[in-house]
Amino acid sequence: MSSTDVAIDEKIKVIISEPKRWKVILLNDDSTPMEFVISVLTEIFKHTREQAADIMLQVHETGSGIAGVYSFEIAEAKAVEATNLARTNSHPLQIKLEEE
Ligand code: TYC
Repeated sequence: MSSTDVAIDEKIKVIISEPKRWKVILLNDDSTPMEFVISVLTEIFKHTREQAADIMLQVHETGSGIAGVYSFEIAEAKAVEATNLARTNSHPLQIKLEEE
């Protein structure tokens, strides 16, 4: 073996696991306007208007609903963007992240 060869340790096991996925969950409240929630779902979470209206109604009727499922970094960025947009417009919209 020359000094530039790489010795491979056959005992090393490569363990590959799928990256974790995170649900971005919208929570219901009494005062965020339905139309604002629909616009968050279309503009930030890229749903069609029909999908967005369905998700908004699910949140309104059951208390929560999934806006989308992403890697942690993307989920966090979208949750922060949506929360900032809500606060800028003085809405109390609450969003949480949950591991899938
Ligand atoms: N419950 C709100 C209303 O009646 C609508 C709403 C839906 C609020 C979804 C938040 O995540 C939410 N105006």
